[in-house]
Amino acid sequence: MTKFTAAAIAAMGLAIGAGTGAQAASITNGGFEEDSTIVFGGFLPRGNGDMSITGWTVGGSAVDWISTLWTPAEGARSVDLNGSSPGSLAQVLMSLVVGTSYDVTFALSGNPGGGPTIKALNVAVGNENADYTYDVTGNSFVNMNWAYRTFTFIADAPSETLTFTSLDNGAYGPAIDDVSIARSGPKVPQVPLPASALLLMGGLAGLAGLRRLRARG
Ligand SMILES: [Ca+2]
Repeated sequence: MTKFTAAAIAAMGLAIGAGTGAQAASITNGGFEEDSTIVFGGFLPRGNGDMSITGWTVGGSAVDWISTLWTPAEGARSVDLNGSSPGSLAQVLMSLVVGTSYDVTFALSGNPGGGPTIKALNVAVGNENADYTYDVTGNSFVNMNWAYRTFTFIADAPSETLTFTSLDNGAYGPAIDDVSIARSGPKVPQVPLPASALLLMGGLAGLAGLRRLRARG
């Protein structure tokens, strides 16, 4: 009989709980449509500390909340991560399952109104992050040519902060819209598994997570 450590047993419990109807991780207002009671025209600058874009907190200098200025990827609004200078948007992700891999998918474009031509941003969750670039050559406010990108991370805690940060100077930054989150890889099987199989899967997932944590430490 395999012996599990207390931490492994706890991880098993988390994995099993997540498989039996516990609330899944989600993005609040990933399309930047809310707060819809705030009405504006082309764009609306939002400064450091602002929380009027529901679910998101502005960092850095400022971002521009975009309405009619350009075509969004979805809905009616999106964001330029640069106000008059670089900014960021952050949201605390909840209900993450420790050791589980997640994909954060987002639509990426850039403000075609000015340079740089190659826009750059950083996406981070906890201590994991990656840079992304987007070339606005040939784009216009009408034709934003949104492209979907995916950032994959492994949850280290039930709650971690997702941050999009502009890496560009000036007022014409990377643009984002339609942010979503889902577990990476194969989806949960449609056929119900016997309890013993769920226990085994949970234990393996928990142990894998512990190995990753140890490898990082
Ligand atoms: Ca939108």
